[in-house]
Amino acid sequence: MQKSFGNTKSLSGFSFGGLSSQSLTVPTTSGQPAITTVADPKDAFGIVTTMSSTMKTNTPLFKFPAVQPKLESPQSDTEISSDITFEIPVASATALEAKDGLSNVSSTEAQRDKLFTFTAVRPILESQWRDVEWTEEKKASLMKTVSSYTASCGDCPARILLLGPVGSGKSSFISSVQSVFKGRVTNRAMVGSFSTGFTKKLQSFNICDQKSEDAAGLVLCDIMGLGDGEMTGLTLHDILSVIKGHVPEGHKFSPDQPVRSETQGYVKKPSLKHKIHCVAFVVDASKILTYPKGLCATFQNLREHISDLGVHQVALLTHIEQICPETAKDVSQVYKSRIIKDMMGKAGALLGMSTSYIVPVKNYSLELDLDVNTDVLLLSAVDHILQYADLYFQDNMPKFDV
Ligand SMILES: Nc1nc2c(ncn2[C@@H]2O[C@H](COP(=O)(O)OP(=O)(O)OP(=O)(O)O)[C@@H](O)[C@H]2O)c(=O)[nH]1
Ligand SMILES: [Mg+2]
Repeated sequence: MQKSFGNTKSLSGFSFGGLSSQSLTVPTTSGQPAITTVADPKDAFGIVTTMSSTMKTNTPLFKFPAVQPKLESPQSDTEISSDITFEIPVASATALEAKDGLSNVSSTEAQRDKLFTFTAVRPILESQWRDVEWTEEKKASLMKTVSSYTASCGDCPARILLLGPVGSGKSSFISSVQSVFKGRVTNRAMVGSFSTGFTKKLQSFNICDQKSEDAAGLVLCDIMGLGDGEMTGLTLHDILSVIKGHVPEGHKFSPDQPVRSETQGYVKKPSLKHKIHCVAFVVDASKILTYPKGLCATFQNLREHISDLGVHQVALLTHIEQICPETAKDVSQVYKSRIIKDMMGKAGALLGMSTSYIVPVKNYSLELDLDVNTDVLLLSAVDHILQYADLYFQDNMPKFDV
């Protein structure tokens, strides 16, 4: 949709194709700024697109909010952008900068040197692209589902291995899930700094309801982070040894000392309870675009070998609040976030898996108190993992002759 404002001097409360905006002022040629927002756009929108224009008579700077997080009037999801054309009464105006990854902002220098066109894309969709209820009741029901989980094939707890680059949030995820069940934020699985690999050994954590006497139906296994494309951190050989159940609890990994039958505590004949039943890859949403190129090949290689062992794989996308300001403010916005939806696609491409296997999570890192929406997201991720772990048990059910 296009609107032309001619020589209008002041625009108030106009609409971006359904997105209402703050007041704008368009000056005359001799005026000071070319266009200014009346309200501070940061206050109104959180995300600001800054554009500068050059003029022959003065050097004005103008700012305008490119996007609005929430709509005031109903609008279909498909109607996501709008074009607005300004006629700026100056000799020449050129958009120099558009500093907002969320907005497609473009300028058109018209033949009459007067037209500006820019497009704003809403970062928050009308409806969730995955259906989740953000309530205490949902949290309670997910806690019950997770803590009462029993594998299809008997009393063996589901062992889940978290696998991902250094600092992606593997230990934090375990700590966060434990925190939910403890009722307060704790750091049991040692969380480190993200520049150097922190976790060095294989460590298993039971996930169970603190008040229940029942044995844990779920064990989350923490491990050293993946290195670069050549796998300098954890080797493929050692990862597969863990999945097959040969590696003893507490084993400290060292790339130059591969797990062997001589390794202390080596499990020679692993049973179902020693093996890994599902692998959850963990990747950091804020680093998806900057991970080393070799990581994609590493994941591909890993996934082929893990699939050969009949183990299903899912993925967790962490640090989501660092890429989406709306989700940072309110985790329940996650499934309305266009940025997170897009990043899920990019994570899928990196991991070589469909986005239906990937779930976003926000781990507790700086917080001291639990938040119900964060808990629902964490528990939904655990529930998602358990569904794939159970497929392993179903696939490996003892077969009885009829
Ligand atoms: N903001 C934010 N920070 C996170 C999140 N998950 C983890 N972190 C932080 O990222 C850093 C690394 O987290 P860890 O859990 O130690 O990562 P890891 O994958 O276990 O790392 P290694 O053990 O070194 O392989 C810590 O500072 C965490 O607090 C998240 O979802 N959001
Ligand atoms: Mg760790």
